[in-house]
Amino acid sequence: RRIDLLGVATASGASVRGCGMGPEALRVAGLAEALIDLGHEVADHGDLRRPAPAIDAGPASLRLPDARRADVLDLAERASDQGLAILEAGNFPVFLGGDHSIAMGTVSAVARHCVTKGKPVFVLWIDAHADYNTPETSPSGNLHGMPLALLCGEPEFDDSYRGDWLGRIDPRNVTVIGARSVDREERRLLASRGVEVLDMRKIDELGVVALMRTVIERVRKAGGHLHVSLDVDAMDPSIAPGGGTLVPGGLSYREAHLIMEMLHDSGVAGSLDVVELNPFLDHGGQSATLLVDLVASLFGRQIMGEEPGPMAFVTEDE
Ligand code: DIR
Ligand code: MN
Ligand code: MN
Ligand code: MN
Repeated sequence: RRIDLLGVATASGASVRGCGMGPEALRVAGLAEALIDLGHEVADHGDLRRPAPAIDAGPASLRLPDARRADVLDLAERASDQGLAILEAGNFPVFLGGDHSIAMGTVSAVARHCVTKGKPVFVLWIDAHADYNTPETSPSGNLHGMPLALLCGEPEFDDSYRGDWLGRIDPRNVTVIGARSVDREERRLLASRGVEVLDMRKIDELGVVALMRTVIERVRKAGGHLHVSLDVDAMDPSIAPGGGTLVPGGLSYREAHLIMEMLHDSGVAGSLDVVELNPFLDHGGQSATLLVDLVASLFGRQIMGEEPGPMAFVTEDE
């Protein structure tokens, strides 16, 4: 299956700017080359972006909320339509963010595609956060903290958030892994809707292998499509500094790779987001390089494989 890259170059869902540069940083870090080295065919569709950026003035949290929401929803619609076309062509979409609000569109593409095939959609949300706030529960108002709630059909979104582009997923088919920062109201919603939250404590106690085996088995038994949504802040800030909302105590280098390696061996993943990479905050491409290596693991790179291994981290004096 061909791998189709689609960038969504936006930070409109976040309060920290810079992750709109994420898609280009992932390209510079060698994403396509790594996949080609693994023997895959790759196509790059370039980036979706807003045509006329609004000038943002004033404190970040108060910055043009209506304009930012319009940006987020416009890009979500376009990502959904273009993602759907990639899936209908039989290709594997890899969406390059952009902040995590782009998943409103990318997961919608998957849901629209799978509904016509009668295939259940499962989502693995690899993130320090659960991104299950609604406009009512959100302490920040930032839309990158809300995509899962919208996709799961929470009623507190008004009609401006809905359209023929929006897909629907079952919250009981959603697993959040790596979480360590969940807001109070958000926690209540997650529990009442039956979202599985494999937080860092569970990973500490049971380990990635046992947890991932059950996730993969459920998808396999149901004959489902697994969408993987990888937020850079899932990883520990010491190895992935390039994000705007870092939280200590994240996934180690090996834990993150093991998740990807197990997903590869399972063959259940059918689409991927790589989001929240902020090149402005990254240390010379360290986080971008890590993300490229993680994507390579998902697409079959093995320690004892024939392909080149992880790229050596390029430091400034090289
Ligand atoms: C917080 C932070 N839960 C919010 N969310 C982030 O604003 O809703 N998600 N940073 O990636
Ligand atoms: Mn996120
Ligand atoms: Mn996050
Ligand atoms: Mn439309």
